[in-house]
Amino acid sequence: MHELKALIFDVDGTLADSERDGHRVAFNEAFSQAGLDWHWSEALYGELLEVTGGKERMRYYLQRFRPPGESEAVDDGRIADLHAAKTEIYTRLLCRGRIPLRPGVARLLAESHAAGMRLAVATTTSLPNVTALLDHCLPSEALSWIDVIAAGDVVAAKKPSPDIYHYALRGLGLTAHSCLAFEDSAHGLRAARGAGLLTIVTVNDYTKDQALDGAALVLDGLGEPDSPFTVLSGDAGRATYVDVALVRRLHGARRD
Ligand code: XBP
Ligand code: MG
Repeated sequence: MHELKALIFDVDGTLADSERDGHRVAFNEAFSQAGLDWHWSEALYGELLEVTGGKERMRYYLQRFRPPGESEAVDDGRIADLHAAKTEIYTRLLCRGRIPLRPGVARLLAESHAAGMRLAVATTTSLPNVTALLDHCLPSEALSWIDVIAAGDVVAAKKPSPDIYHYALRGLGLTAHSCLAFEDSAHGLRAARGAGLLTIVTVNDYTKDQALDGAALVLDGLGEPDSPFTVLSGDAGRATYVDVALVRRLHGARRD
């Protein structure tokens, strides 16, 4: 039977509820600074999240929501420039503390590290966004706890492709059976399961109504000792928040 050796965390929606008030705001500010009349409302952004990757999401927006021919007039270089501007704006939001970690994240990272587990990140977002979030939201020594950060364009195919998780597993030098993943969305769950990972999903407003079959647990969050989670699917036993004991029990009960 495999020992649970590492936890692999998605970023956006999982470590932090970062899409609606973070990425979306940064995209709109970048569009405005570029003199574009593009505006992504909360509702439209929920549709655009169907596509992972900010550059890919802008291209999707042009092709699906803008007048015919406009996408052809915006070349990939322009998309890349807009994305770089957006990333600059987004990292500034993070550095100003505008995007906190979700409840239970800092506690679980610290507990898991103290229990001797390795930690990794597997995300579609760009690397500067990850380092800015971790730098600003975790104690300085915590950054050394993260063995592998697999982010953004290090793989060609983004979630729901499992490639980013394969990349993280290679970096850890571990097989999927020795690890457990945390995700927030159907695309992320498909990516993690596609890499053979047992997966816990903590939903958010954009993902709470998605089909999340295959998750070991679906929760409204990781919970805290004084703030229990709500189990939306799966069996958490008597646990009221995600801790090392719960992830070890779920991993030990794995039968696939
Ligand atoms: C979420 C994504 C990212 C972010 C935007 O990634 O799909 O594209 O929405 O970040 P995950 P970028 O849930 O895997 O963390 O603009 O840097 O892509
Ligand atoms: Mg996510």
